[in-house]
Amino acid sequence: QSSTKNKTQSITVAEISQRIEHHLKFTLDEQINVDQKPAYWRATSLALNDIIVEKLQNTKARQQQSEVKSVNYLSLEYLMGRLLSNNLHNLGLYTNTEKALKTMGFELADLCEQGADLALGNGGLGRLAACFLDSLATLDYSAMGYGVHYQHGLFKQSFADGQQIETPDMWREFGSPWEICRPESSQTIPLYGHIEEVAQANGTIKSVWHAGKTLKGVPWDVPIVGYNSDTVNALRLWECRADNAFDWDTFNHGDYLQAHQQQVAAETVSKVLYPNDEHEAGKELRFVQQYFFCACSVQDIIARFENQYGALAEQSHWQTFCEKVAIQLNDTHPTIAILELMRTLIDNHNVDWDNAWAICQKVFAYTNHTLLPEALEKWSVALFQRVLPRHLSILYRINEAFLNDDVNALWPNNDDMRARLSLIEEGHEPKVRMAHLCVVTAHRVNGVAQIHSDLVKQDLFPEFDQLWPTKLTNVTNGITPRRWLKACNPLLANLLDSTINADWAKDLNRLSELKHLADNADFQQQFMAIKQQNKIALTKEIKKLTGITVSPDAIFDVQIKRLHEYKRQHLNLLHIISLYRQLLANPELDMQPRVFIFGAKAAPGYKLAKEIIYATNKVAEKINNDIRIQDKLKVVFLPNYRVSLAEKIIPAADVSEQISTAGKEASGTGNMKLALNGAVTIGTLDGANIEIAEEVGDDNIFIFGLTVDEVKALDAQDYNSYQYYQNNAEIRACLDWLDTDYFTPGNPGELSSIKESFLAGGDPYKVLADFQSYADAQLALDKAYRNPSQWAKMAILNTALMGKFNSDRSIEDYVQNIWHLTVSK
Ligand code: 26V
Repeated sequence: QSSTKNKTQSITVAEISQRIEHHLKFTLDEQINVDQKPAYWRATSLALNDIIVEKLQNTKARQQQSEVKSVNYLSLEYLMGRLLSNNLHNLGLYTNTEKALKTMGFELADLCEQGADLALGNGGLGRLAACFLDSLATLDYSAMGYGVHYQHGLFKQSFADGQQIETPDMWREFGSPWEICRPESSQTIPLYGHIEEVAQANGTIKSVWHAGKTLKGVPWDVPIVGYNSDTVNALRLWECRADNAFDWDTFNHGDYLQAHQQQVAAETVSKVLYPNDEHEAGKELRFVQQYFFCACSVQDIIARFENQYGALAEQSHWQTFCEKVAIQLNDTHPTIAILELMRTLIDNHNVDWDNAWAICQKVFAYTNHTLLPEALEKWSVALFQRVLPRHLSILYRINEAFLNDDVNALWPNNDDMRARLSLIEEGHEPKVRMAHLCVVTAHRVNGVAQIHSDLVKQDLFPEFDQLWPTKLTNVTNGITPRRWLKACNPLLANLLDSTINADWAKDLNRLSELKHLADNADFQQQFMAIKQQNKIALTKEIKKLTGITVSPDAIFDVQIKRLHEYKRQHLNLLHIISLYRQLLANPELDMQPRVFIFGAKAAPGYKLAKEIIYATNKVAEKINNDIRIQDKLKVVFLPNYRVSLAEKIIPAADVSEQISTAGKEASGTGNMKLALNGAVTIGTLDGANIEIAEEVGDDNIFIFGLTVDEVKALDAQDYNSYQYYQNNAEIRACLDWLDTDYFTPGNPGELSSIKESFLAGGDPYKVLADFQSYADAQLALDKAYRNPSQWAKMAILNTALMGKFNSDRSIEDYVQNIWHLTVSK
């Protein structure tokens, strides 16, 4: 089969116009010349989707024919962002489409703004999944992303008097041009009910599960377009509906309204994305959501396999299954897929226990994304028993074999070890430890940055590492340079195109050629002129979104990520308050003007996180309107931070704030995006910051604060935050200021909870311990910025040395070490 990538790239401007006009006229029933951006956005997207669907079909045929192994990426979250501009770039159709639209009187960049973000995720974990899908298609691997078709993605954020307000995300209000519904691949999912032990003719006993209820899963496919490649894969999102067959009875018995109630109840399962990155212990709906998703995906994986290779009941096909199917669990959220595959193989396909277990061990791998104890999932045994009785009995048997064989072999008759490693946490309310099930089953378990993977081994699962010394491994995260440079920063992309004689967006290591230009005055000037233009563009956006006027000559200092104590937005805030104090004391203070830019959503139930947003907004209000400091300081909290807003902020950033407590941020990926776009990092030795520092060298990053070992040592000797409050006059003055009504006129005490979290609250994330070191690093940074050629050199080297953090490299690591795929093109 000949390559299709060049074929797509040769689609002419005239042909694109024609395709757009076709959809305007026949799909949307619009006048050709209608002055309506939404209509043109939709028509352009539909026209592009036609081209994409053809490639999708070709890809499927090619992958089937070559019988390559396929990876199934199971994730409850995907933060896809907008699709139009990215798909155009990946197909090489951006320029021609831009020209076509121009003849129709529209700016393509303008139209792209019309699309809603697909915000089916919370943060890093969901965006990582989206980057991985991009890389898999770009590298011509066969991959299926599985996810949930949430009716509402992550909530929309606005501020009312500085306080976060949440409203529902309506990404599909009028339908999405990118989805294809596939009713023929619907699934029926059993749950609740009881188990009957049925004696078999051969004397054995078979467990038969009589479900109390069934749900229907309807798949929607979003095509995933590779960059300059032959491949279009799919992201398959499951929507939950009531199972009509099941409800037929209720309808027949005349209870028409009751039957509709069941529809509504079923639809809640995929209604909304859970907005916490914390474990929702005991929330039955969340548990059902996870199971529904896992069952649909596993059934679909099996159906696709059988469709290609024949019935799994044939023993000869079990081996083939392991050779053709890999399943990656994105955190523990899809863990039930393990039990569902076991159940299906044993109960429905007559596979015996040992073979079913061997298959699961070969097929599954698990990625850990956090060490924070509150995010580690545990589900009560009672809930498990009620919703999934058959799955629980399988889990018990896995546990028995694990404890009696594996654990007992290494630690004979050791009850303490059995209790520590058991899949069940005993106690007042016994719980299933989801991560333990993942580790026991998976053939590989990976962390997402080297330090994180080391800590997974040393602190989280040391006994598992002893049991299986090759199981725990590392795959450092990455980001796709297509969305995070080529598409979002066209000015810099053009400069790179004309400087580097290669497709750097595919081979990001080629950016290292810029090293030789880092000292070149002419190149520095070009590079910084682009940064300046991007800053001017962001200045306008800031004005539009907040009404605040900022100067592009100031340092643009950016912290964009979910709001969490461990990420320490409040350390940033404390330093801002300190700078403000210094400026009031000495208005002539010699410093480069600085704009601190925040973007962050707080989980709706996370009280202190919301108070930090409120405090930042209140401090911003005061500072931004204080003429005494002569615009040397501005603070901007941009509302509704999301992928499409990140795409505007990142190209304009001078400074990247990556200031989590060492040992708490598994990797971070915003750190990579910002550095790639020429921002210099101020950060702790945490997550991927460590590897970024290794790549750019100590001269091109501002590292401060406690190391992981120092944090541990402080904890061991009982960290006392009061000591810093008492001994550091600056800290004391800033914290005491929060108790007054200076920032909240007439309402003293409104910001005191933040001070209290540092003192009475014990400062769990060591903000006070790191404050001075952070302030010192900020001072050094300010000095460096005021030497323009030194700063330009640092910025260029950051862009030049980010090759390692291409998500293509991450995917190749997974392929080599975990999935063992071969390309199909
Ligand atoms: C946890 C939970 C718990 C149950 C309810 C829903 C929910 C949703 C998200 C999470 C996520 C916790 C893990 C996470 O997002 N980790 C982040 O993963 C990034 C990609 O590997 C990594 O860069 C970040 O450092 C890490 O915090």
